[in-house]
Amino acid sequence: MTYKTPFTKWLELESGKVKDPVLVQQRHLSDLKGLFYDAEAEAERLRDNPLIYEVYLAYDGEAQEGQLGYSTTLIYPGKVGDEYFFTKGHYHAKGDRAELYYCLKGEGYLLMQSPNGAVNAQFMSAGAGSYVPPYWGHRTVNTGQERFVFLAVYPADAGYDYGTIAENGFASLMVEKDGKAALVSNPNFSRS
Ligand code: M6P
Ligand code: ZN
Repeated sequence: MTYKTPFTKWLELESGKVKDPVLVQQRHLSDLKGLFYDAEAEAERLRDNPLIYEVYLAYDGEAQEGQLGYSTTLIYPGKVGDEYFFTKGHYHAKGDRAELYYCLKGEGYLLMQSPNGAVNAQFMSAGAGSYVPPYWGHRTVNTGQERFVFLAVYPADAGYDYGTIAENGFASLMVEKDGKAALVSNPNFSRS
């Protein structure tokens, strides 16, 4: 038996970055191609290909059962057409793994959908600790004017299934309507 050495990673609350991250992932619009419902608006914005969000990985270790992965995500403010910037969204490859999000800055929504067709949206602003139960697909959306930052903690062996969302889309969308964030059904959503 080997025992992992304890460690601390510092989260920069203002910027949303992790100091000395293990990995930084940057997602531009081109990495999310086909996910925004308004294809014309997406094609238009692809010309300047904005940076949509960044993930700072803090967990330094193997994707092993029993360990916890953690990372911060910062989603920049902005829209494609009237749809707010969001993360790709995923199910866990090991579907029975849950996840916890803790909001550090800004505001937005955690959108979730279960395999039997239920949808759920949790509002998050600094202090919100929002729970993603096993089997629910999850995506976060920045509906505010500043960056939306949260810490995510998840079983290190949860893994990612991006394929289901790439294929079917997400059931619900957050769009700006009369100057406010509104949850609407995705006209392009298909259930497999
Ligand atoms: C959170 C966690 C990460 C995830 C990231 C971005 O930090 O859930 O595991 O990678 O959000 O979400 P996505 O992988 O869907 O782009
Ligand atoms: Zn997850």
